[in-house]
Amino acid sequence: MAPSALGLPSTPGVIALSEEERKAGKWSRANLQRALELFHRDGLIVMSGIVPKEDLLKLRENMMETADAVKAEKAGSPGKFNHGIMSNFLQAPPMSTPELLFPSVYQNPYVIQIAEKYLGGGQIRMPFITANTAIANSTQKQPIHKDCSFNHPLAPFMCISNFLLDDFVPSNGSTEFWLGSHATTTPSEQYWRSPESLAPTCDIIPDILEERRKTRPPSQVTVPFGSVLLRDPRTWHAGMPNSSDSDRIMVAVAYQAEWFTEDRRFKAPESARALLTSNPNIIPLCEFYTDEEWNTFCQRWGNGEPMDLVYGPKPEGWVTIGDVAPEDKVLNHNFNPNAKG
Ligand SMILES: O=C(O)CCC(=O)C(=O)O
Repeated sequence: MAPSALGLPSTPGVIALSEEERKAGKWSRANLQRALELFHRDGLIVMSGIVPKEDLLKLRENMMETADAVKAEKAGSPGKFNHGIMSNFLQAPPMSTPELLFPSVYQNPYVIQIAEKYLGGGQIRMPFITANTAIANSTQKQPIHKDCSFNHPLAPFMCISNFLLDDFVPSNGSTEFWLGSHATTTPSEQYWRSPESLAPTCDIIPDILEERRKTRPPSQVTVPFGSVLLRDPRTWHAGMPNSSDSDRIMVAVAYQAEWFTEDRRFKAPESARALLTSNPNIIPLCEFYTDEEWNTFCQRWGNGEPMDLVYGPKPEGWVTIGDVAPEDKVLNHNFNPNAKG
């Protein structure tokens, strides 16, 4: 793809693990620097070779079967899909199946090494684990958004690792990303429900998208199976239609700066406790449930559902230099009540 008017690419940079790095279990200084430079510049990087493909294949086999059951349960209810768009839903990875609890996914040392540097010092938090499923033969595109339906800080506060369980290409609904948008974006670029709202919706105002398109247009990622994405949730993106005959799944494991809110809580099964608490520098922000109990609600995501991710911080009293005055809030008069965010 041609470079943008800023002379920057519209597709993300790749950092490939070398044999020496694999043996050492960590990135070399040079690759760590490359990863951090690209991540700060683009808000998205691709890492290759950092997770055994056998682990991902086993997850894929299990999660594709679950996706079929979840689809049948959601059929025809827009409110049960992300953003009310019936192309994409959240799915829990099989964390109550001990043989599928892979440290390469839930405690990946190469992801953690970059996350720790990107998010600053101290213990980092793990605010959620989920997966995004782009449904086979779907036709709708999500609104372009950030994963921040709150007054987000204007500094790196979170990053999300996405483990791709298949090739990730436009024909199976690879995500559209607007590289570099994270670096300057503020909550004033998001739609609000009303001047009094304490938290914005996550959707970006269309005029702002069109301005950005002139300098650094978006693109859909094309990377092979086994790649791992690391993205800043402020980076604008959209779930895309999947025109293939196969669901496209990516597992998401998030990391959060120590100084950011503690409010976010996800739910995990007891079977996952040992792995999720195995690194003293990573604090999982979750409550543990017996496997039996967790299994009863783990695929119920969405507004008001047991797995609903409560996106922090609490709006009351949270201040950022990006705060928006009531009169400057751009309102979405066509707000979709089914949309989360
Ligand atoms: O699955 C994807 O490609 C992205 C989905 C997404 O951004 C969302 O559901 O909020």
